[in-house]
Amino acid sequence: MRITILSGGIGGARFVSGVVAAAPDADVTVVANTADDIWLHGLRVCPDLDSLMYTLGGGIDPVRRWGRADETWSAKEDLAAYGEGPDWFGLGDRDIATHLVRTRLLREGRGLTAATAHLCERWRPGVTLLPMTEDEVETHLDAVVDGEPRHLHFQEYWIRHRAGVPFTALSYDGVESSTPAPGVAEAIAGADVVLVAPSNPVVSIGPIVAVPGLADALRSTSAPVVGVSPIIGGGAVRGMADQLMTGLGREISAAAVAETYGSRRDGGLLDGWLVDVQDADAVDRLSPAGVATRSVPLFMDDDATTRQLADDAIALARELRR
Ligand code: FO1
Repeated sequence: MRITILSGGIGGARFVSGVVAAAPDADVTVVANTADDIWLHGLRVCPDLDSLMYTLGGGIDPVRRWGRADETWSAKEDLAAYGEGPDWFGLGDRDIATHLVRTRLLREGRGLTAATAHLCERWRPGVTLLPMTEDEVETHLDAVVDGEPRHLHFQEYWIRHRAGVPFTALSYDGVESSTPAPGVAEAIAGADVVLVAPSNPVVSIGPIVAVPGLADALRSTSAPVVGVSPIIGGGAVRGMADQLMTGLGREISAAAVAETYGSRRDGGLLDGWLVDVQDADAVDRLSPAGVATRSVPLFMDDDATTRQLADDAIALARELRR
């Protein structure tokens, strides 16, 4: 069975590991968000690709759930000693090796897909890991910081300001002229099942479906498209999605996220949607729109619950495929 998953962020990586555990014989392709990516000290850092690669490859730090286990911060300390900013981004020594290899390959013109495949030769994630695009797309937010209007990179907003500054606009800079990375549209068109991970709808799934051609690929694939809500109750599970959604004036609920994605019957993305048991009201709200909604335990607090959630998503997709 060919499963294609759209994923970003820490929750997405965890969900993908559950799918791999639940469907060990499936051929899994993950389309990763790259709009979090950032140039730092001349290195290209790709947080969502690396969270997936490290989580699936066994190298992730188990507490932070980003960056490498057994990490040290000597380079970061000496960069600070040189007054070489930014000082708010946690650049670990082991993680820097990933960025050095990736940046060399990009400088040689190999492209982000080939660079990612090369890094995965070491990590063996057990999935095909694809960037959504090879073009540079970076999420920015227009905010006023200390009285100054800023066009903040998402990482600065997220890490330095802990998503705590009000913003007036959010943009995926460069997405209009981007094209899907090699293999991405094919992985969606050729899938038996497409899953949308419980990732941040604004900064993780939003950029992926904004890459010209990918929303159409999702609408036209013969595979059922099943998503998992990143919102349980009235709030984000662990990220700070709620601040982002509030900033955009969006209702923070499992049903509202599905309505943002839209039902495939009405030209949107979803055939099915999983919500937590405490959001069962979404089932009646979404059914008229043609989104088959099930309420199941959504909190991934260990490997067993994560695998069960993946099982539930695959089961709903199978039910919708007939
Ligand atoms: N998140 C933080 O909250 N603080 C950090 O210093 C930080 C550093 C970092 C370095 C590499 C990397 O791949 C991810 C890192 N993250 C950090 C997480 C990152 O901001 C988020 O995982 C995504 O961008 C949001 O999905």
